[in-house]
Amino acid sequence: MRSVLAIILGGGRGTRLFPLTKSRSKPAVPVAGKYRLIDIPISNCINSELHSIYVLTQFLSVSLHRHIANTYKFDMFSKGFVEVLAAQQTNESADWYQGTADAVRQNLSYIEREDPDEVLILSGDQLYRMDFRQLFETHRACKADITLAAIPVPERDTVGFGLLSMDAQSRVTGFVEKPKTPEERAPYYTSAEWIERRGIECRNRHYLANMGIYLFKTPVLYELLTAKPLATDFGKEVFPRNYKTKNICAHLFDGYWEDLGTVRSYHEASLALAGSNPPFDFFAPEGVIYTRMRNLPASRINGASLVQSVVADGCVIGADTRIERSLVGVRSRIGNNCSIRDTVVIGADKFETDAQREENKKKGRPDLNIGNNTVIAQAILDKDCRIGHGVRLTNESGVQEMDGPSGSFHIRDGIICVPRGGIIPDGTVV
Ligand code: ADQ
Ligand code: ADP
Repeated sequence: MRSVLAIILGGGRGTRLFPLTKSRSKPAVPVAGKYRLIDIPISNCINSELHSIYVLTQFLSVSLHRHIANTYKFDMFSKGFVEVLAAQQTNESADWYQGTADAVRQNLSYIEREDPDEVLILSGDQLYRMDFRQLFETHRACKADITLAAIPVPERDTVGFGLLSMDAQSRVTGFVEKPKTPEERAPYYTSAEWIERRGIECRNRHYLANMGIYLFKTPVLYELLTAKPLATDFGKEVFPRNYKTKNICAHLFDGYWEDLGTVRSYHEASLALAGSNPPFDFFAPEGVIYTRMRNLPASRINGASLVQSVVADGCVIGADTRIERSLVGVRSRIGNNCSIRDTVVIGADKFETDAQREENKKKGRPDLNIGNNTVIAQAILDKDCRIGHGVRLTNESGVQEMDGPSGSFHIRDGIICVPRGGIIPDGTVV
């Protein structure tokens, strides 16, 4: 068995996920009611028997460190570690990571210390399940220098992806990062017969997209990251420059895989989890998705109606409230006679005591999280929000982009986002 070190790219500046990344690094963004984004790739690694994991991120985030330290205690049962390497901490440079390749280059000394045979590089903002052992099989069968995971996508989804072409031996024969014109895209059209010969239903998905999952032989990674001119990104430079001279292979994947890098994709993928047949199944027996144990009580529902929704632990939901196609995160407290639709409620860090609620009254601020008689649709409410009574957050006029007064809310892609700790006074209408 060869040794593999996993490196999870925990995010650039996370601007496309603002305001969820306003006060935390991208890997720490909560997802699916009780997890954080970073739990997905780490769980995929653990379920694939990979136990040596670095997470590269831009901020030294206390809550991320705490989450990782409290959740992934490998030494108790096997050799291994999950460690966060923040940009400010590297010896080589005090700068931000300039891109994905730069992030890995700035941490080459940590890779050297582990001395793995192969390095598996993963994105930190994707929702998917993959047994990486199958990727390793392709890599070894092809005697590849690098193996990329690729997924067939329809033409309309090609924007924002690197596209590749490959031959019958799985070798990558062309790579273009985010082609903008039909002319740039055309050479990457793959026929239905070709795709179906590989045992995958084509379903009008004629392009093979780079999934941002890369397995490198360690010496090849060193060579390509130190070659001049220095590459900043894997997709922009490393693959387009080297597919002709290195043996780069592709491993085809055909499961659910979603990028959660933007507010819209985060909102859509979150709501999809609440459907009756979710494309990503947290209940699947083939691998647990791990997260921190919180020892919360079961949720208490006081006569509400819940339709196609997920409610995490420790919530209290009032009487005559209707929650539809929504995700309600840990410790959420929702009042009476509310209507909540197509909304992600991330939850709260703590339960408020009666004394604290009295204090709120004196200060004239709403209690955690959502008051009575409130209507919310198409929104994301970050942790510890205080939404007052009789509030309406429905964006009826369909504004696409807007920043509310003193950052109390933001509209991104038509979705109302209330930032962490945001206060929306009684009777507000957005
Ligand atoms: P993008 O999705 O644009 O394209 P990119 O911005 O390169 O992805 O980020 C990939 C991963 O690295 C993400 O998890 C991101 O958060 C993280 N990341 C980005 N910049 C970083 C930095 N400076 N430091 C640390 N982490 C950073 C890539 C490929 C495409 C491919 C898509 C698939 O370039 O070819 O199709 O991923 O999503
Ligand atoms: P979550 O419960 O959503 O994972 P956090 O990890 O941020 O959120 O923790 C929730 C709350 O509990 C925060 O207020 C945090 O300060 C507190 N907390 C969690 N773990 C610890 C710890 N080990 N020591 C002190 N406080 C903690």
